[in-house]
Amino acid sequence: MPYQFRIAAARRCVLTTPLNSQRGRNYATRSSSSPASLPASRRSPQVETMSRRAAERLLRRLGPLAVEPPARVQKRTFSTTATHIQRNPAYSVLNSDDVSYFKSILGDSGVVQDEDRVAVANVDWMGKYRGASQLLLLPKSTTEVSKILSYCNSRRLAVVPQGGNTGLVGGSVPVYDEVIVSLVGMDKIISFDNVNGILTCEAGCVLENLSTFVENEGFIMPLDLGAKGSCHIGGNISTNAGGLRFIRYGSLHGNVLGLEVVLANGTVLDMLSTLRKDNTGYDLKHLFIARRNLGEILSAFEFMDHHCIDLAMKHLEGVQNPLPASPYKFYVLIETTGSDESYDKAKLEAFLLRSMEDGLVADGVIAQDISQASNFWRIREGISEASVKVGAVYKYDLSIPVEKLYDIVEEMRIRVEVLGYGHLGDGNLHLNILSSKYDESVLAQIEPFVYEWTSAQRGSISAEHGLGLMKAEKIHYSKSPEAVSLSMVS
Ligand code: 2HG
Ligand code: ZN
Repeated sequence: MPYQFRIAAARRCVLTTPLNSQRGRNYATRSSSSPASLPASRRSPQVETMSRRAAERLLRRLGPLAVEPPARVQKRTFSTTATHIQRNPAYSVLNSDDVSYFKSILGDSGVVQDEDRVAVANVDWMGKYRGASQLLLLPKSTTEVSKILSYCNSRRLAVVPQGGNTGLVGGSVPVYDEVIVSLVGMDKIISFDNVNGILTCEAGCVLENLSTFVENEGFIMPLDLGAKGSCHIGGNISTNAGGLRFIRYGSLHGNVLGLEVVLANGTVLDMLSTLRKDNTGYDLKHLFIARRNLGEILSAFEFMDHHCIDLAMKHLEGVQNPLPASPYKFYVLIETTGSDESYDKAKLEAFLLRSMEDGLVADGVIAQDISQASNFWRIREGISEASVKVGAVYKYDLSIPVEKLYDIVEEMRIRVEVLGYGHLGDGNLHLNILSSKYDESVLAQIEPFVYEWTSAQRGSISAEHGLGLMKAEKIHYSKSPEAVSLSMVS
């Protein structure tokens, strides 16, 4: 997530006890990227660019482009340069049966043979690269894309995917007679989670539309490009576009949380939830709004239930609870790392005050020096160590959607002794099940239930610890068979 700024100057720690139980909204699926929660006023200046419509108008003025009939394969022409790439003779040539098939899945409007319209899609916006495709397809869903690719793969028809066609290196237009699959019709915003700043949308959304959308919600896209008025987010992601906000927010590798991908043979890879590690949970969810209130100074947001605190007090030497002993259910450890100590302090105190006024926090302490801060961290970091002092501990490391994060802890507590803690800022729950010894009967009470439950929430069974011997054969709970076989190949 783009909030991990460690420009360390001042570090502040606070341990608080949240109160209220508020359920969050459901997450949606599909491709998701995470805009950062900075006010729109801090955006970089925008650069004007030629819109797709303007490009189309310009191309029309240039006159009709040559399009050959299907039986003849035209060698690609370049406006400004020549190519040494030869057409691979193994590829088939489009015929009327192919066109009929595409019409059967996309309808007439999704199959474009009109010369002018196909000609526009054959050439890049600079007018530099020009292909000779006969056919432009306009799918409207992942299923349609999958059917197109599966068919083309079996017929050995070459394909070029096309987004906003704003590329500068000739990557989005045909080289020869490839079928053009344009995602322009897949431009829906599916959901926006305004707590965690997670946008879920289709690949054909125009970047500028996404920017406008999230800005109206008080957020900012982590990506800005000169071509924003035409380029598609799908193309931005597939090329890992850098853009104008790279220094502040980093690459799309860090900002894209999940993807749904169609492979060249039509297989749909659902990798939407497995890449995400971005949830809060239970009644702690509203505190997570701290990410917005604390903004760029927030560097850690950890939580632990009171069982963890009790265990830490019992088993860790020299550790003291900085809060008075009381029946608080949850504790949160927040750390900020900013560059201006007085500004950061004021921001943190304002956040705490507001949280207490809102009844989200019952009590709290702020570390006054580094030694107090270390003591707070010792409690959180020592839970794992304390857990093994009990005898046996079964450890699960789960990524779970926001509104479910603590549900599994309560569910398990009916059967066994359990601790719930973890990295709330990453949606990462550490579920530790305590037992006097390792025993098949105890294990049978936990597995496969924990894995099945996590899988049903589209969570991950290994948020940060890896699979290892313990979970090597459990990967299917978090990854589809297609994704597993792909990782075996690569
Ligand atoms: C932590 O966050 C570690 O404390 C260990 O990842 C978690 O022992 C555990 O389950
Ligand atoms: Zn951890």
